[in-house]
Amino acid sequence: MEKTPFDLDQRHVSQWESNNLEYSRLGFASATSYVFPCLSGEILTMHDIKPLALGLLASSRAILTLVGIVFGLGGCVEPPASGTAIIEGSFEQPLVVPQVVAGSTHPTLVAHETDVALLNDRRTKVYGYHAGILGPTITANTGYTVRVRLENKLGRKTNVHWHGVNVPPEMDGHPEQEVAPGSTFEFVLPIEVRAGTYWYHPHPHGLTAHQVVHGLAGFFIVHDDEEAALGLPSGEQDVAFVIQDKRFASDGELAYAPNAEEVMSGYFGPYLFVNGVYSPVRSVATRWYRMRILNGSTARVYNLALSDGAAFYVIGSDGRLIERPESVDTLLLAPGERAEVLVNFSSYPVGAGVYLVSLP
Ligand SMILES: [Cu+2]
Repeated sequence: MEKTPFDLDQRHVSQWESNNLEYSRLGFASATSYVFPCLSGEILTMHDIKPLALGLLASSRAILTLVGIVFGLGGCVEPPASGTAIIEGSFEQPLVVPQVVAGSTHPTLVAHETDVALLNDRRTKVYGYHAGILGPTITANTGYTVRVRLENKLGRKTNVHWHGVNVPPEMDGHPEQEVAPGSTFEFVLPIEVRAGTYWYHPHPHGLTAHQVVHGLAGFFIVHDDEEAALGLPSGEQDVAFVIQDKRFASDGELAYAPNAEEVMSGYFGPYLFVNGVYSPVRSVATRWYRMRILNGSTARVYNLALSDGAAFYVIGSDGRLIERPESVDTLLLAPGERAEVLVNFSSYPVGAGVYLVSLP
């Protein structure tokens, strides 16, 4: 018999069960009033200047100008001159959850340009696959074939790459497989991968980063029977979010124009967006949540933690659920990577706040 991908420790199961019972006694309304500011944070660049004090993260509107730490290259490269510091927002915008579309409904993605209020009231040109920025969350079940139609109304070439889903090469948005402006293409995707969090984004030669930064990306979530048998938090308690940094030009439009140095070191933006919303908040119930986190940034690496240092459980990685939950208090997530975590909010008093932060 094939080994289950997620061999749950009985202790965790009983925690969920008791928490769920308590939740139903509390009732929905009384359990939903505490705030989970979704992302504060700071930077990871190549250069360790000074670690960031956690206390700063709780102060609203503080401008964080310190540069965090290092990934790898020995600290011998100067950080890029601009765009490295994270500017902290006020955590007032509600987190947007992308529309969920069943793959079985033969969905259409319309790549197009639109404008939205990203930072303030000023309209900014963005790309999207649906209304506004980003794309819908497409769900699929292992063993089925999903058909997704791409309509290119972008005015420039694009395509779609199904990151991690293992589809036939002619369906996977190879950089040379372009869908010309005004054209359509039907992707036929046999789903053979295990339950997990995948994503889609354009992959046309030389334009991938530009198009992703401007908003073309979405989740592709696969379910299977093994996952269903685990009784993981679902519905409102299953939240997917993509973290992306963005830089703005002086005219208020999104900028993706790396100089020669940034081509090597990475292009960083000072504003962190979660599901296309700057500095969002989300109310959560005092119970367990399953969170699917995608680093959709082009270069920034996040060292994610809860602001109070509480432990959380990693249950899934790029391609599937992992064998058993791993208790961690930090989680490193590089561009393109996904992690699924379980967070237990039941020990927080109603009305409390906790931040998801990126540590140095
Ligand atoms: Cu990719």
